[in-house]
Amino acid sequence: MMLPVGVAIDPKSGAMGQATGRYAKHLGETRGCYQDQAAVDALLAARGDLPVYEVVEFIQPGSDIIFGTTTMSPGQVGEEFFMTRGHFHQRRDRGEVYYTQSGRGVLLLESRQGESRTVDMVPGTCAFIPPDWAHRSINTGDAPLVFVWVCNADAGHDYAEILTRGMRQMVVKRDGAVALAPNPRYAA
Ligand code: M6P
Ligand code: ZN
Repeated sequence: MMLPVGVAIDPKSGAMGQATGRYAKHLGETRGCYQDQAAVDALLAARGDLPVYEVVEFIQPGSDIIFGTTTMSPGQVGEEFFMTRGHFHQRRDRGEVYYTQSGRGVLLLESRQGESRTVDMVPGTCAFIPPDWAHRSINTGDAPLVFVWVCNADAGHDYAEILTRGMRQMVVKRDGAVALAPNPRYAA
């Protein structure tokens, strides 16, 4: 039988009291996310294979709901920032919720029809990700970006589209400001 439980989450680190799973993604294995491959190489040479984000999960066996935290390191690669791979859900009828706990970032979303939207990730903001919108989070600050996410356990991840064609927009730092710019590598 599933029992109620309260899971403690540290808002500054994303550490969870009772994790049932975790993984980390490093710069080297996410290098394809970035425009400037020379900047990736330079950063790898200077700082090593830095952790870009860590995901910690909680699910009870048999539950239809999974939640967890994602903790993203601050960092820049060329004019871009550390980002997640980005994905659609395998099940096109499944959305997701992101609740930002600390840090600052941008949630970049793209509908299946190619419409782009952003939601600012600031502590206290709960973002609704509608079904069939690709989503990628980007740490635009200089501290860790920590957010809690909740979705259906059967949502699944579909990485293929974003991996091959990228997202239409990218989030960049230009003239000292965070801005959106069209992705020159986007293959419509
Ligand atoms: C959020 C959730 C996870 C996801 C993670 C990293 O925490 O949406 O399901 O795995 O971000 O994003 P990605 O899988 O796109 O690298
Ligand atoms: Zn998702």
